[in-house]
Amino acid sequence: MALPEAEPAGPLLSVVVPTRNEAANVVLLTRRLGQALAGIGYEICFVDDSDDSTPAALEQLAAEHPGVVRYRLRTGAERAGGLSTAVISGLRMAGGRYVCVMDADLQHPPETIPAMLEETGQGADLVVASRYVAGGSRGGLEGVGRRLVSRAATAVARLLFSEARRSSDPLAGFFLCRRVLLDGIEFRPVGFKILLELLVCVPGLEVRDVPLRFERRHAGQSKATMGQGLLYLRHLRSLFFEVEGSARRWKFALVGGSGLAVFLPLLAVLSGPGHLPAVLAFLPAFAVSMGWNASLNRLWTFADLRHGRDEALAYLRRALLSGAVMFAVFAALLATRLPLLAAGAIAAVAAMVCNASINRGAVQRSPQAWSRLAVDGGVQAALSRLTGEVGADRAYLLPVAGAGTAIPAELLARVVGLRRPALWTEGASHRPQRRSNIDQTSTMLLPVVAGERVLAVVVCQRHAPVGFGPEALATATVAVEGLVAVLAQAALGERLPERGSQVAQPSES
Ligand SMILES: Nc1nc2c(ncn2[C@@H]2O[C@H](COP(=O)(O)OP(=O)(O)OP(=O)(O)O)[C@@H](O)[C@H]2O)c(=O)[nH]1
Ligand SMILES: [Mg+2]
Repeated sequence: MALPEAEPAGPLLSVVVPTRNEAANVVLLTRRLGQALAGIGYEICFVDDSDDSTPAALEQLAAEHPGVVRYRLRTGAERAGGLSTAVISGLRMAGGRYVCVMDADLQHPPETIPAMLEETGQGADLVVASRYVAGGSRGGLEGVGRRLVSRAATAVARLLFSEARRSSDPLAGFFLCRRVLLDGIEFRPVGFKILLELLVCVPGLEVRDVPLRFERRHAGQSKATMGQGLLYLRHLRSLFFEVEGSARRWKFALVGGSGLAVFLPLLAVLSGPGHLPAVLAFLPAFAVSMGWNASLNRLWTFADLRHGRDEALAYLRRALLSGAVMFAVFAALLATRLPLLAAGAIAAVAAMVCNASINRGAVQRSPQAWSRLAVDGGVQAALSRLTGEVGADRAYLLPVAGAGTAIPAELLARVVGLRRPALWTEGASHRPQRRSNIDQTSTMLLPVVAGERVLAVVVCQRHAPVGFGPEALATATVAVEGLVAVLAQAALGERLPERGSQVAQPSES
């Protein structure tokens, strides 16, 4: 797509280093970074929350290495969130094409960075310096206790989130990625495990591990505390509950289990003394529990996916198939004179296994919310948000000369020429329609204007009985305004959205 050409400004690499009371380490770290990155354009972005002499050391380093060492000193309320907000703040400071996050205490040897950068040349979006691959080691982690805790924490993350399994060390604090991948991501400041957040929220990334020889802390004191352990648990909780579509298998299983808790009591009540025979009581109990499961799955397990009529029908078909299996097992077990609730429970478990296997494709899907954001520096994310805000079915980006698309060329030319948005609605047919439940196609065209230039046109479409109104137009106009900067950024990155690429259209398979 024809976006304005621009030379990437800034260095190739920004090294983000959070520091708290690391006066004895920052000078050596800066020197070793200088040796390791000789010949590479780089900057170091320190974000400091220290109460010792680190600020003075940073000031001196910045004076000695102008344009290379940058720092931000945080005081008072700015320090809220500690390490997590420090890393996020450093990422926002970074101006390089790649960013590398590392600790200041030299546990992360700077000499590993060139190998990490090299991996990006081989197509990696995100490179993790891992303690757990061949050639790596974790000798620097003091004490058996800490090693065990670290191992257990990693295992829990990998068990909960299949997305985290793309790296052997998803809790590593030493990683490198293209900076545009991070633009537009709203990191939640609850967790200092930024890498885990990235792995879970942006599942489309190509992730590679390189071996890390995890050294001993050079000087100063560890800030790892019990409090950080608790924060980690809160982070897991937030990734599980707040990221739509994360840990989908677990959510699907939990919903299935809760369905059992609805089905069995209902079955017992309906087939109680003087009520229905057991095989008949099965039907309403199953119907209610199926409705319960379907609603929860829609609201929770598959919250990030599209819920059109086709998807609902496909879901219903699969649920009814599982129901048929359940009924057959239930009836067979009753015939063997098994007690009612035992037969119901075993039949329900059989149905859950059946349901899980026929829904395998949907259950294994990665969270969709951010998944395509990664490829274009925030454009996809902004469009995805926009679809939600205006209630569109999809929003996509068209090049200024969008000939050959479904949008009439005259209309597109008018929007670009006048630099003004347009909104139109098409009826379902040429006949006047009295009924209000007939879908019509409503389309908004919004130019993305930078100065005098139109960079691209955002198209929002909706197929529904009611078209977009003036409010949707106003909302979209504001949202598109916010896209100008992102799009200009994308013009700097290598991977631009393809011509007319359709984006924010999540759908369940
Ligand atoms: N800005 C900022 N940096 C922090 C904070 N807490 C820790 N850091 C830095 O984050 C990095 C990791 O902290 P460490 O204390 O080394 O934690 P750790 O590596 O898990 O623990 P050790 O293995 O004992 O070193 C270091 O560079 C710290 O200076 C904080 O509250 N604010
Ligand atoms: Mg450390």
